[in-house]
Amino acid sequence: MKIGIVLYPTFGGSGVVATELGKALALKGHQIHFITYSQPVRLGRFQENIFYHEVAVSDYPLFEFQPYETTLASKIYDVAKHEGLDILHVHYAIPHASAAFMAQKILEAEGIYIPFVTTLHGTDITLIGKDPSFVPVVQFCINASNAVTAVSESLKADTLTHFNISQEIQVVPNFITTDEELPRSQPERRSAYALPNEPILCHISNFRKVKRVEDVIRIFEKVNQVIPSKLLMVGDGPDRYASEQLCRTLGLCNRIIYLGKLRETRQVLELADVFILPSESESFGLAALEAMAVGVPVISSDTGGIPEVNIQGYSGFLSPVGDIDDMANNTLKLLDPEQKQHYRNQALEQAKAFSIERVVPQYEEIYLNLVSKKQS
Ligand code: GMT
Repeated sequence: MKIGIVLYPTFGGSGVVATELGKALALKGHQIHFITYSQPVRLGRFQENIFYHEVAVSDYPLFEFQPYETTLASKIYDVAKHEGLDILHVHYAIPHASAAFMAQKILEAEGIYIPFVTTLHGTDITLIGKDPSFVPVVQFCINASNAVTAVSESLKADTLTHFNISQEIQVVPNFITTDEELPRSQPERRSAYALPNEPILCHISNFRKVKRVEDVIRIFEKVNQVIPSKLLMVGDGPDRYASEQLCRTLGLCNRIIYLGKLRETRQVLELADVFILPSESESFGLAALEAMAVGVPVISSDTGGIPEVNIQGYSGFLSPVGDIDDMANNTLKLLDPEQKQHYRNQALEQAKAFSIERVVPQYEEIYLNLVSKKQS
């Protein structure tokens, strides 16, 4: 199939899922056309069957706000028509679903039919999407999509709660490439950050309010009082400054290392003993799954779709949002030398439930269904 994928190219989870999906589909022989405003961070090197179409927003002086959605709809129209796309898959409803709808209507007027799939990722529903100023458009476009998927049962339930939905929502979870075995330990690379007996804790996010980055620091402070440890902070965003200020106030600067944004996080995760995700809301928690896939157990809040990914007492532990004491105590359980290896093995086993081989065919089936309806 010739598949158009519309995505955010940045470090957010929806862009990572969309890019990895496109790469996996290209390896299976599908022709993939990524449509977005800059090169997706996970796209990287040249790969057969992959094409990238940049949406270039003009800088016309009349516009205080550049009309990205209009430019995107025009680009979708252009790529769909001239590349002969069979199907379009948009990731993150705002404004991708409405741009897809607009392009679909323009093509329809020219006698070309292209179905589109909308994947809901999280904040497009749970935060920004349910803002009353967005509801009419988001709701309309979900219902107008030819198929809709959500990344967890929790996100599906949230969508049905906040919007009046007539369209069926299928749950297709985030996915990951998993190895059979745990990665080998790497004492040399590890020694750049910690002494051999110091555990390494890790957090990866876009440092937005919803991630509760200060909780990560406070959990670390408590763990570090019992077992001297190190904390690797990966990513960047609005709350980084406040979290760095907190490290300084707590006198922990020599123990907490900010690595900034990284295109690939696997190598850092391989050094970690525990991953911390204390989010206020999280539709799935791809970062936690990426940690589990290299055998790093997870300390998380028990919110949104996280309990569908992180299993209590197996791949890690879950606590109520903001319960720093419980999260710190649970971290110490994961670091117990007698138990550590069990949790590592179990984290990897749990990640395998979300392997790329299991999940990507679910999207292919959705596409095939729509494409075969189109032909009949
Ligand atoms: O985490 C973010 O804020 C980024 C956001 C996105 O859409 O780019 O991530 C959401 O989508 C991911 C991929 O489906 C999910 O794994 C994340 O849980 C979800 N984030 C939230 O719900 C906060």
